[in-house]
Amino acid sequence: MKVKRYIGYTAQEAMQKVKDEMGKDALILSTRKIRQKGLAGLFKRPLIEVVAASEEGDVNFPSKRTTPVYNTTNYISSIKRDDTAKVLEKLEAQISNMGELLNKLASNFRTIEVREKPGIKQEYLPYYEMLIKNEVNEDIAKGIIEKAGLIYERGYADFERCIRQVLMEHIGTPRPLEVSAGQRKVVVFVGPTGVGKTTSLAKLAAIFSIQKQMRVGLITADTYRIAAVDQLKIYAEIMELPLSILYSPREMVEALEEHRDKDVVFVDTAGKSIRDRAQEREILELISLSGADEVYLVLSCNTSYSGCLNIIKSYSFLPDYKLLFTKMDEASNYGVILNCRHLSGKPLSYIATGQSVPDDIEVADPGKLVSCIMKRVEV
Ligand SMILES: Nc1nc2c(ncn2[C@@H]2O[C@H](COP(=O)(O)OP(=O)(O)OP(=O)(O)O)[C@@H](O)[C@H]2O)c(=O)[nH]1
Ligand SMILES: [Mg+2]
Repeated sequence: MKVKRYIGYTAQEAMQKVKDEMGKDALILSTRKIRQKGLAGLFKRPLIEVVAASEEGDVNFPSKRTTPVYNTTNYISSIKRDDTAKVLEKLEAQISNMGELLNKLASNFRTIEVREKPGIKQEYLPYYEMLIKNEVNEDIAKGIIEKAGLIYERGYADFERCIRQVLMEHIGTPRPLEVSAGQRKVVVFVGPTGVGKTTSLAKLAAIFSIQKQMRVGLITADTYRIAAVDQLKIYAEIMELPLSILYSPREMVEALEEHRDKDVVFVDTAGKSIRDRAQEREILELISLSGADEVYLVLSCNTSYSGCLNIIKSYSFLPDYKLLFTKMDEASNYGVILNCRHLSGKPLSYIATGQSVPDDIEVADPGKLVSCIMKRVEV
């Protein structure tokens, strides 16, 4: 190896000297400004010093080095500068291959995770995975797959049809509100805070009064917050419906007397926190004093499985109810419906799909729900 110092008045001049003597592939070890020797040098132009190296007698030494390819620095320094574009291309290709490889590995891990589930046949696994992607609880999903498997083994040609059938059964027949003129029904809305009880009540009140031309009355027992009364008052004024405000459950009898000529009376309650026993007693009193014909437990589609479990448990004090799901527009899957149906055994009623009153509510449609759930299957 030959190492040599080159001096020039400019960097270009010094580099030209390196190139002339060592060739274009010489390795530059350092570059710096230097002063000429002696006192006079202080007042003169600084010089540029370049220290370069080359293999003795061979101007092309860098390309001749054998360098292991696994080290990027060595890999790059081992090539001719002219090849930079080619190498970049090669690196790009390698990085993209590595990306693909990582994606494959990641999807294999996901599959392995699911494939390790005991007791599920290989051919049913994509459907199990579909339920898990919908955030259906693992045990509930397994139960659904096993049921479908039993039907399939009885000689059905198509497993997908079996799973559809089981999902339809699991969702069950929805039971929306049925009102007959002259036979007053009292309908109470209960549920956790902020799930959309008042909004759903307002949607149904509008549908029954404006679209179905029924005589509708409103009662609110949610006097914990001033804003809660105002919220329903505004809807009542817009729809020109009479509203009674209860400050204690005992006022229910009197309020219902005010609505004796109605076909349906909707009763709003305050959101209940999970372990509030006093509120449970109040809800029970409201239900019993109103002689409620129907109770709707309102739940948000954004609820996790453990959330569903807690809510369903905490409302087990209710003698009977129907499930009304809200915020379907914000949910990324449908597992919550299957989970709550399984946990409560109560029928579905309506599904709310947005904030707009009265448009964003519909009677739950099992066929539509099953199709939405099945969209996530990749066989
Ligand atoms: N995106 C979406 N928002 C909804 C839906 N239903 C209700 N909301 C919104 O959810 C928020 C709470 O709605 P409320 O009707 O006040 O809920 P609540 O259960 O009566 O609340 P509390 O009385 O405080 O317990 C409001 O901003 C509603 O507009 C729905 O289906 N989708
Ligand atoms: Mg409310």
